[in-house]
Amino acid sequence: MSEMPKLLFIGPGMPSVRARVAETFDVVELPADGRDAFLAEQAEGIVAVATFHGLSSDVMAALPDLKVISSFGVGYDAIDANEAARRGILVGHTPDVLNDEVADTTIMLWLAASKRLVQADAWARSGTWEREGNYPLTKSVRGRTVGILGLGRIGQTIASMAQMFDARVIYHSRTKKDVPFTYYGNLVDMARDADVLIVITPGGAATQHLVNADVLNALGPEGILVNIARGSVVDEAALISALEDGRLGGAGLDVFEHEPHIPDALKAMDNVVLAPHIGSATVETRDAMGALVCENLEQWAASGSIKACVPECQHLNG
Ligand code: NAP
Ligand code: 8YV
Repeated sequence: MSEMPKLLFIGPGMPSVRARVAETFDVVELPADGRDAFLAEQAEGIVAVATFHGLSSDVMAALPDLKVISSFGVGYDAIDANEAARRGILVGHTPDVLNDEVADTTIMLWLAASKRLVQADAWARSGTWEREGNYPLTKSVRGRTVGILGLGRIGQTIASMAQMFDARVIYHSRTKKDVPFTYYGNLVDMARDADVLIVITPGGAATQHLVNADVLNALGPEGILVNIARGSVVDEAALISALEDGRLGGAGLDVFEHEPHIPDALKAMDNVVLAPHIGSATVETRDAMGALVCENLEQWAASGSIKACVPECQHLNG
């Protein structure tokens, strides 16, 4: 029998992470089918989980010996961290190593939506340039007021980058931060003053539909929404309706309410840029995130604590 602690791997994930955790743990993989039978047979003795797809409450409940969860990604809205903390389970995630990458993707979406890059590309490829002449002018991204919803690790990185475009940065979050940007306690007021609204809060119940019809109306017919946070933070039906009516100018979207489904209405709009949740999706950044998933587990195996713990469990992280 293996002396290694037993770990449940929830993939499909990165082969390099699967191989590295197997150096420290006795790994079993959650199958796509026959999960209940697998858990009935294997759950006992599983002390660790490495997951690329959250951890459903029923699987967590089926693991009586669980002590640590290491999740790929900084957002952990697909894990009930309060329930984990109640049971004394540590939850690790991958903050900071992706800040620059996600900020780069955010700025790309803002610029692409504002400069109509996708439509300009189609104009160039389709021969419309030769037939009809120059592409219509767009509005400059210089000197705009950029409103950031959620000025955390990634939000602050986006704020620094936005300043390279001479932006005036304003922000809304639950608490005022010690930063040189104007704080708005009210999201609608901030949206009214912003040319671009960048959404970068966590997902989950507390931020569900924070960006609603009132916020979109306040952003207005010239305004651009960039959602790089979670689909759940924006009311997608209200977004579609605002874009269809011309109450909102445009959008750059990396995340959607029912991924990987994207509503046909959004796909049909030429004032929207769509990306399939690629905020952190480069080889280098995904490698760094994968390494942190392993480091959290290796540190736990050696000392009982983890390197990057979510706030809900921090008091357990000795
Ligand atoms: P973070 O450092 O925890 O920052 C989150 C910010 O959101 C904080 O400033 C927080 O400030 C604010 N916030 C939280 N709840 C709020 C609420 N109800 N209303 C208003 N503001 C609220 O997190 P991060 O590392 O920057 O990551 C943020 C999120 O980005 C992740 O959780 C994830 O969902 C998303 N993300 C997406 C991708 C992608 O690929 N698209 C990649 C990475 C991350 P207060 O506590 O003061 O409110
Ligand atoms: C990942 C993310 O794409 O870190 C996050 O919260 O949304 C992204 O970096 C995602 O976690 C992959 O499952």
